[in-house]
Amino acid sequence: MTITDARQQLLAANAAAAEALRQRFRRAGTLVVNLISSPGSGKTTLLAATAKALAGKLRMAGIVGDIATEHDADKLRAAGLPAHQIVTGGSCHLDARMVQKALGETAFGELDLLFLENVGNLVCPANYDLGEQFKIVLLSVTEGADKPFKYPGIFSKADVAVLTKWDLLPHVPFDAAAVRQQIATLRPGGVILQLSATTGEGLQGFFDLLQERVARCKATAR
Ligand SMILES: Nc1nc2c(ncn2[C@@H]2O[C@H](COP(=O)(O)OP(=O)(O)O)[C@@H](O)[C@H]2O)c(=O)[nH]1
Ligand SMILES: [Mg+2]
Repeated sequence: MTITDARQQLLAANAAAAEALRQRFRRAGTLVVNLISSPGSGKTTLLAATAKALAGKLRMAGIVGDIATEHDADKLRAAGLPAHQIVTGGSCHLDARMVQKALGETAFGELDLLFLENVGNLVCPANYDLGEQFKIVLLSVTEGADKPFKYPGIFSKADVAVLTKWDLLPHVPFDAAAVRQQIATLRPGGVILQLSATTGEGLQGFFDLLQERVARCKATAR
């Protein structure tokens, strides 16, 4: 078997596991989102802010992947979000079987919204379906305006792009119009949000999007 054959087999097995997860989530009426970005773009901080803001409104939990440590799950729990850490031990992305296993080890109960915080990088996570309804890609203003065209895979697959750390915009060169144009080229019709988890600017737009999509998910559950 060639390396290409082995990779295709791996991706086919992942796709089957992801589809099983998606059907399970659809039956349960749980919206599942897969958050992907470089390390440090603000995934955990945004989830912590979301958990606090939507507490009591939505039943939420998080599964978070890192190559080492439980730090992110600890931070999410501290923000009131039931969370499970997957330590991949080196793998640069989550896969559907890791999510299946994690769900077997948790007792989240019934959920309206499950966050999957992927391992930090813009490359490998793009290729592994986790059974989510959609992907959210985050790009902080400190990462440079050339990134969407340099990482077209993830920016074309993510239904929602979030430009984070908007509070830092006055301090860094970041051509937001150019970034928006690249993202719109890669994902026509996708949603682009800008926000700061530090000042709170733009957060309501993110919360509204989640609540709207949870409602749509419930309406189409089967
Ligand atoms: N200035 C600023 N810093 C932020 C913001 N969001 C996150 N950070 C900081 O960026 C760093 C990485 O954030 P984290 O949420 O751990 O990123 P992750 O690796 O994508 O989960 C932390 O020091 C956060 O405090 C923001 O909106 N503005
Ligand atoms: Mg994190």
